[in-house]
Parts: sequence; structure tokens; C-alpha cells
Amino acid sequence: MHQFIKISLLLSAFYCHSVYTEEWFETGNFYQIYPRSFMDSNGDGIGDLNGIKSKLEYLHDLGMDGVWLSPIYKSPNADFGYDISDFRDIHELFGSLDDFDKLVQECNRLGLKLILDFVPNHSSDEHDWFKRSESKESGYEDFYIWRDPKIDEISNIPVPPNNWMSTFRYSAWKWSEVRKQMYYHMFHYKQPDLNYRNPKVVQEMKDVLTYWLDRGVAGFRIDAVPSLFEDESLRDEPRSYRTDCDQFDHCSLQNIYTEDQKETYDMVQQWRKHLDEYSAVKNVSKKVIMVESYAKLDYNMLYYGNESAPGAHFPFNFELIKRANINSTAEDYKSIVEEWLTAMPKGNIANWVLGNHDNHRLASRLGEKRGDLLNFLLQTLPGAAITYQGEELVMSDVYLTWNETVDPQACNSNPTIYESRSRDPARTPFPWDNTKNAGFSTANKTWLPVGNNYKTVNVKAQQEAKDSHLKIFKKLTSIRKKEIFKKGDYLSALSNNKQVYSYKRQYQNEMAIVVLNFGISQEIVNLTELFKEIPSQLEVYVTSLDSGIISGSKIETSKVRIPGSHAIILVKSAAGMIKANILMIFVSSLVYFIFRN
Ligand SMILES: *[C@@H]1O[C@H](CO)[C@@H](O)[C@H](O)[C@H]1NC(C)=O
Ligand SMILES: *[C@@H]1O[C@H](CO)[C@@H](O)[C@H](O)[C@H]1NC(C)=O
Ligand SMILES: *[C@@H]1O[C@H](CO)[C@@H](O)[C@H](O)[C@H]1NC(C)=O
Ligand SMILES: *[C@@H]1O[C@H](CO)[C@@H](O)[C@H](O)[C@H]1NC(C)=O
Ligand SMILES: *[C@@H]1O[C@H](CO)[C@@H](O)[C@H](O)[C@H]1NC(C)=O
Ligand SMILES: *[C@@H]1O[C@H](CO)[C@@H](O)[C@H](O)[C@H]1NC(C)=O
Ligand SMILES: CC(=O)N[C@H]1CO[C@H](CO)[C@@H](O)[C@@H]1O
Ligand SMILES: [Ca+2]
Ligand SMILES: [Ca+2]
Repeated sequence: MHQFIKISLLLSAFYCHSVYTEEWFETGNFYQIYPRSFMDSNGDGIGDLNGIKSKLEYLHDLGMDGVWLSPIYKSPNADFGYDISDFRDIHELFGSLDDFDKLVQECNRLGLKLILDFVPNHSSDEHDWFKRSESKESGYEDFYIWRDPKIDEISNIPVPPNNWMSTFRYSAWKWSEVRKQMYYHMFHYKQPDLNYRNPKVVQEMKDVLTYWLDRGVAGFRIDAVPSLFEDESLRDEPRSYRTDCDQFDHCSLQNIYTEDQKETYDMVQQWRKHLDEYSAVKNVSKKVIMVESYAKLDYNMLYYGNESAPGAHFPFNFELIKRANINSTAEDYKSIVEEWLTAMPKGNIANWVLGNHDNHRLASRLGEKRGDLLNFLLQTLPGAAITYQGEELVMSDVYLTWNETVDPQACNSNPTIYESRSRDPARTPFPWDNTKNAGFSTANKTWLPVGNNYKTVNVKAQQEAKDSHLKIFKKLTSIRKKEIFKKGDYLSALSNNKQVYSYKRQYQNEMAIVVLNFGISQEIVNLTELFKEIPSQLEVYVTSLDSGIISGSKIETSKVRIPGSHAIILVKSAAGMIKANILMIFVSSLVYFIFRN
């Protein structure tokens, strides 16, 4: 939890004070698993729950706290699992409820928190609720958004009730021969939107949350929240006049009546209350709620709720994904980070996301050379960090031919433009080692091919190498667990020539300075000029791969030499920090012992 005071020490300096209350997720290190591509246990070429279970030790060793799974529910897979036909069951490709329970047990054994994706906006049209609603079964009539078509005045033929467009192109309304009415679907027509103005729907979805809480999950990541509610009177949306969208595109309209409706924030607050009450009644640890929203920064902040009615613990911070690109400078990164910290209402948790299954890999999108540097940033800022599988190895996008492409968003396009639409390059199987299919599967053909650099870019190779992205990543996750990074204040500065973004994290007598050179050439930074009262010498705790700087060496803080695209963390004493940590464990065990007795 953080509070902010800006100080004008230097024009660029920014200060943020942390108030940490010991909930694991406040500085949680989250790992996003894309289940189809993590580990295949039964040789069908598709990842599954038993595969994930067999690799949890890896995530534990990596220093992760929370493991978030992209959807694993029963689904006809019109949109790779985001079209759910039973919110209370597991897709047979991924396994069974029994496999799920065993996965939870194994997570518990290792102290990992399992987070599920909750996809509340819509269900599959093959969901039992939809079938009942379509046939107007009593109690289910208004589970979805049904309307009569309008009759076109000129042609006299039935047309959709308004101009809303689906994100999959064309009208968002589909005619049902069964019900003789149209239903609204923001996404694919096989994904009818649930009607959240119906209290029965609201209650059903809360029951779904309870169902998974009872099975032992630690919380939820909620998908696509801004589209939860639509304007009640179904007003036409105004045109956007965007030149990159034609009249059948969702983006040809300003989506002011199908997104960011005010009722949405209240719904998130209700879910939070539901989870908090569950924990209180069952006397179990607090459950976390994170929401996915690509909305504008100001709108996103509303998801935090307020003190009397808290909302999400945090809305995912996609500012880095939306705004940073391969040319972004130190100044750009610094201001993207600090805009979030400034906008966030007092007493809330910040969070940082650099990649996910919907975006290109960070090395391909933000620069291969900056791979480690970006992981330094993600792991050392105040708040929670979310890492997409493979980013710890600094994987790159995998090039796929049109024939190999399976993402519906790309397959709906054509061989000329599919690459700009496809999300497959970041979804290929995870490389465990240099054997067949990178150790992911024993199948003859995997659902997407493995990257052709897997012989060198894989977990085993990086574990065995003297130095590797993976080893560096582990050093980052281990220093992150120390008090400075959990509870430390954040004070930042830009070097005079604006190539280097650095920040000091300070907690009581301990401090660490993170130095990130976003420039392409070597810089010599005078940290004593940027940060007051720092020792004249500090020790290098970790550096990015091939920086030429030796971990454990002492350097003068008045002239820190750092090559282009490289990063370092400096501490007073690396050994001292480890000792301090042991002392902490001793003291907390003692306190525990005293309180128990
Ligand atoms: C907090 O949010 C709730 C639900 O949106 C709202 O009813 C209430 O007025 C808000 N309270 C404050 C103090 O802003
Ligand atoms: C709740 O759980 C804690 C620790 O798990 C235990 O010490 C406490 O007695 C429990 N309280 C109730 C009311 O059961
Ligand atoms: C980055 O800069 C180069 C050179 O100015 C330019 O060609 C390229 O389009 C830029 N890329 C992005 C993503 O802005
Ligand atoms: C792609 O698939 C089509 C139809 O199966 C085949 O005719 C074509 O040769 C394939 N193209 C490539 C580049 O493999
Ligand atoms: C894989 O291919 C080999 C050689 O074509 C075949 O003998 C084997 O049965 C195949 N395995 C599977 C699981 O399909
Ligand atoms: C670094 O900055 C300090 C404080 O401004 C100054 O006294 C010192 O001379 C500088 N050192 C170098 C090497 O530039
Ligand atoms: C932001 C967003 O669109 N999230 C998901 C909502 O559902 C669609 C359709 O199922 C998915 O494609 C998105 O990933
Ligand atoms: Ca499988
Ligand atoms: Ca909706």
C-alpha cells in the first residue's frame, strides 16, 4: 500500500511512501500460465493440469507467490476457452475436477497461491443457461440481453435494435430462430453477453466464485470487466471516424454505451465484498481480486473502489503494454510508472504488467537487448508484479506461417495481414529442455509448433549455464522478497542526459538502488548527485547478462559505469542483506513462538 508525496528536490525526482500490511498479494509475484502451452502430460500435444502440477516446483524455485491460470473451464473453444459452457467444470483437454483438486493440493504443499481466470462478461451459447433462456424457460428469460429487432422503415425487413458492433466485426446482435428475438454478443456470436441487470445472474456468478473458493483457490483474475454492462436504453453509439476501422468494425464507433458503464464498478465492489465475507466466515486468508481492463487510466482507478466499499485489490496496469515501445526512453518509462503511482487513490496497491497471452513477447515488442532490464524494472517497483510464462527466459515471438496459425482473430483475416492480428507467436509451447518438442510434449505434433531456437533458449540450458537470463531473474525474485522491496519507499531520478532511470528503495537503514540504462551507449552516472545521503561505495547485487560488471564487486557511487541497455542493483552489502534476512526470520520465529505460547 502506498501514499505519495511529490518533492521538488530535482525536477524529475518522485517520491512514494509504502505502507505494507503483510498481505502476500500486496507485493505478490504472479506468474501467468497459458495452460495449453505450459506442459503436456498425456502426449496429445496440448498442455494440461497434470502437466502444470508436474512443473510447480519450477515456479516455486523461480520465487513466485501466485500462479494464475488462463481459462481452464469447459468450453466448445470458439475462442480458446473464453467461451465457457460450464463455469463449474474443467475442459476435458485440461483434465478433470479431480486433477484440479490435486493441483490445488500441490500448490498448497509448495506455498503457491492458485488464481483462476473468471470470465463473467458472457457464456458460451452452448451453456445450459443460454439454452434455457433461448427457450424462455421460467426464471431464465432475462439471463441474456434479448430484444426484438427493429423493422427497417424503407426495406421493411427486420434489422438489429441498434448500431452496436461486435469486436469480431459486424453487428453485435444475432437472431435466434428458437426465441424469435435477437441477443447481444460483444465478442463472438457464440459468446452471448450475460445480463447483469438481472439479480439472478449476479447471484449465480457469485455462487460460481464460492464454488471455486470452496475448492481452495486464492483468488481471481477477472476478464474483460469494462464490457460487463451496457446502456439500459440501448442508445446508438456515435461514430468514431477512425481511419483504421471500416463500418463493420467495433472501433468504427465510440464505445460509450457498451463499455465503462458506472454499474461495473459497483459489481466489482460487490465481488470484493463477497470474497472478504467468505474469508471472514470461513476464517481463511484473504482472497485476491484482480481485474483486466484496457480502459483509460482514470477509469481504471475507479476499480479500486473506495474505503467504505473497496473494489479490486488492483486493476491490471497495462500502461507499460499500451504505451511503451521499442523506442521508449528512460524518461518515457519513468513517467509511465509514475503516472500510475500518482493516479492511484491513497492506500492502494500498485502493479506492473509487461506481457501476456494477448501481446507480443516483451523481447520482440520492447527490444531483445532490454529483456533483462525490463525484468529488473518489473521485479523492483513497489507493488505486485505479473510475469507471463517464458519472459523469465527472455523468449522471443515465434514466427508462424499462415498455415500454422490457429488464433481465430488472425484466421478471420487473410494471409497478407494475419501477422498483425495473430496472438499465436507469444502462445507457443514452453521450452523445458533441448529434447523433442522442447520437452513440452511427447506428441508428434503440438498444437502450435515450438520456437526453432528452443535448443538454446530453454529452462535446462539456462539452469546449467554459468550465467543466464533465468539465473538473473531468480536473483531478482529473491531480492524482491526482502523488506526493502516489500516495504521500501521509492525515490527516483533521471540522469542529466536522460538516458538512465534509477530509483532508490529505502526501508529503515537498508536501501537498494536500481539503475536502468535505456540508452544504447555506456553511461557514467553520478548517483551521489541524484540521491542525497548515499554511501560513497555500494556493492553490486545483480546485473543484467553480459554487462561486464561483476556481482559482489564494490563500486564508487559517484561514477557508476553502466553499458547501454543494461541494469544493475546496488546494495550496501549483499552478504549483510542475507544476514539481515536470517535475523528477520529468527525474530519472527521468536515472536511467533512467544505468541503461540
Ligand atoms: C463508495 O462506493 C459505493 C459503491 O459504488 C458508493 O455507493 C459510495 O457512495 C462510495 N462511498 C464514498 C465515500 O465515496
Ligand atoms: C481462525 O484461524 C486462526 C488461525 O488459523 C485460529 O487461530 C483462530 O482460532 C480461528 N478463529 C476462529 C473463530 O475459528
Ligand atoms: C522506432 O523508431 C524507428 C526509427 O525512428 C522507426 O522507424 C520505428 O517506426 C519506431 N518504432 C515504433 C514502434 O515507434
Ligand atoms: C498451406 O496449406 C495448403 C492447404 O493445405 C497447402 O496447399 C499449401 O501448400 C500450404 N502452404 C505452405 C506454405 O505450407
Ligand atoms: C509418431 O510418429 C511415429 C512415426 O511416424 C509413429 O510410429 C507413432 O505412432 C506416432 N506417435 C503418435 C503418438 O502418434
Ligand atoms: C558527483 O556529485 C557530487 C555531488 O554533486 C559532486 O560533489 C562530485 O564531485 C561528483 N562526482 C563526479 C565524479 O562527478
Ligand atoms: C479484454 C478482452 O477482450 N478480454 C477477453 C474477453 O473475451 C474475449 C472473447 O472471449 C477474449 O478474446 C478476450 O481475451
Ligand atoms: Ca495434454
Ligand atoms: Ca456485457
